[in-house]
Amino acid sequence: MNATIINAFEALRKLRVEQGEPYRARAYERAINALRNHPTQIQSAEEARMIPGIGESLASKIDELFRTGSVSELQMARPLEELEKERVLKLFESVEGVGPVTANRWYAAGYRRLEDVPVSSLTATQRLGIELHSDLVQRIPRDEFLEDDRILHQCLDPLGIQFVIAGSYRRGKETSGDIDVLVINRPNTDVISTVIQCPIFTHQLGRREKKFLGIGKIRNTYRRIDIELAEPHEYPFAIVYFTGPATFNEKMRSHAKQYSLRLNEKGLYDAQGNSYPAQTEQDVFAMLGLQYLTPEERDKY
Ligand code: DCT
Ligand code: MG
Repeated sequence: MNATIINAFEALRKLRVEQGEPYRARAYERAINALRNHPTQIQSAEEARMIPGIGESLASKIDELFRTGSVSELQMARPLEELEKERVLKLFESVEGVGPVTANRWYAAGYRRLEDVPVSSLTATQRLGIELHSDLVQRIPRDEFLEDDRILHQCLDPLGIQFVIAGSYRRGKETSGDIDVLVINRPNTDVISTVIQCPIFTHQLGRREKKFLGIGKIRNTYRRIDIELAEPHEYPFAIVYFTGPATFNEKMRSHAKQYSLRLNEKGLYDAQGNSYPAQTEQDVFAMLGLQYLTPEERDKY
């Protein structure tokens, strides 16, 4: 009964609290209680005005609600509040190691700035993410990649370790969010450990057998760097995967599924698990019956 009015009054009550008007907030609280105990559906603002606890000002809100279907003050306040929440969640999610769940938890705890989050509650990655936040949120300009590429070649060519910088850089983007390096494995070598000896690497965030997540410093700015390690025979599939974009990879995979094939960053397999070898990126497209697309063309799909 009277849920529409009660909901609007609850929103107005919250708004008054936010506006630093506790007495007006109390007036809404009293009115909400009165409405909850009211035995019949209220049909008009005049009728509401008769209820003890609903004065002239509150009755006029009911009047507006009945006439227009909403309270304009709420219409204006609500989007602002939502925009603010969106902004704060976006800020939190821009921290390395923070996803939507953590961001919402921090928001619910009342944190609105990165400084509000207690350091003791942060993971090592999040702590570093906040410490280097102003650098890590910057896009990486394309010309800086030329320097990364040069430094890595200087470091890895003499060791015979082959790599390609993939991701959005390989797709020709003018700026990128991070540096994605695909490295080809070599027998009897701890390739990832060797690569991260190169002078740009500064921090490790996570590491698995064939993956490294870390941070590097180039031209005095900290950048996120991801390394993927591929076996030589996996390379054509790995470079397609790591070049992306993610949406393109999803489409390639669902396309393969139509032929009862499974595509991933390691290979192409039939239902029995037999793999279809490839020598080149072009082979991967051809085996799926697709016309080859250059990396630059893959964002359209
Ligand atoms: N990838 C994917 N699925 C995901 C995430 C990534 O297939 N959910 C693949 C495709 C791109 C590659 O990994 C690198 O990922 P990102 O660095 O996240 O993307 P990007 O295209 O390089 O864009 P950005 O400029 O933001 O780094
Ligand atoms: Mg990237």
